[in-house]
Amino acid sequence: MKKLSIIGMPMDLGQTRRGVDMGPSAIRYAGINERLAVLFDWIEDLGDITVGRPEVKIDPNSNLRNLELVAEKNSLLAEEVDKIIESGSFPLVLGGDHSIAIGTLAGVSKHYKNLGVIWYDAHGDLNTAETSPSGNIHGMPLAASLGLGHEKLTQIGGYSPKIKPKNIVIIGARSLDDGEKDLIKKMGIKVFTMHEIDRLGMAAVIEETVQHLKEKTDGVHLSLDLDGLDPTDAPGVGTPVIGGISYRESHLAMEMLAEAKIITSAEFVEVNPILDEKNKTAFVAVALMGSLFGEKLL
Ligand code: 4U7
Ligand code: MN
Ligand code: MN
Ligand code: MN
Repeated sequence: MKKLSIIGMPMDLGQTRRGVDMGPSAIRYAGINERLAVLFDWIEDLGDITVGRPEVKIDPNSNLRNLELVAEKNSLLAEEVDKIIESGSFPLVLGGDHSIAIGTLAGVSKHYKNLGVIWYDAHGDLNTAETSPSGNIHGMPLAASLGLGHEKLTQIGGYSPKIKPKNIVIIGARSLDDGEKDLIKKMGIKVFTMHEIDRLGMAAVIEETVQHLKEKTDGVHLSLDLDGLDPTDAPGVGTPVIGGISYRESHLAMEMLAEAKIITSAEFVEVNPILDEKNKTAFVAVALMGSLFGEKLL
């Protein structure tokens, strides 16, 4: 039986712009249940993890802003995601800022020997406190999952690392900090920047991605940051970067991942309805989920 479990993570503590905590509501409002229910035998919405919204929380001097709370709330998410997988269901996490990937991956990765990760994003999210220009933890989840950074982030779930560099593919990168570039080279992480997407086309990029991951992984997590898309198609994000992946290319990517049948968990993050245009970005997220889960045009 094909089962789907949706869980919201209304987290905004991994960055400084308000509103991304409303992402899960915006995505639900965009019709996620109706759209996905027909694609599964069974579907449940578990509601949101309680993150809370302490007003006094911005610590401008920190190089790891809101560390304690981000770690604590991600532990809760990790437990929920773990339970979903144990129940035999597909976990779909709605963000929230991208720091939630630390919790998602902590819950997912213990179920796989060789988890693959597709990081669909304008950014690398490979910073640590030492390399981060902002101190925002939403720029650090991929590093933390590789075991790099503060132990409160790397040790969530009680083990580290969650993933291996060789099992990661980043798609859509166009804003990488110097420290992130060094790390990518040092660790041999596969990256399709916008240059490769322009040059090869999305079809070839996904073919290569599937080829890169299929043999050596026993599950693949899709972490889709809506800022991977161009801001004209996905304006409701906190850190937009021009020159991104189009809506159509993203659809194709999701359809091809559906055909390849490799995705075993997913999260859609960084939807910020306050910065959005009539909930467009949330609708885009839901449309991409439809394609990822096998929606057909004909
Ligand atoms: B997102 C940044 F400096 N790299 O670390 C940083 F450019 O989850 C941006 O991908 C991080 O949206 C963006 O603050 C995090 C910055
Ligand atoms: Mn378990
Ligand atoms: Mn991101
Ligand atoms: Mn991003």
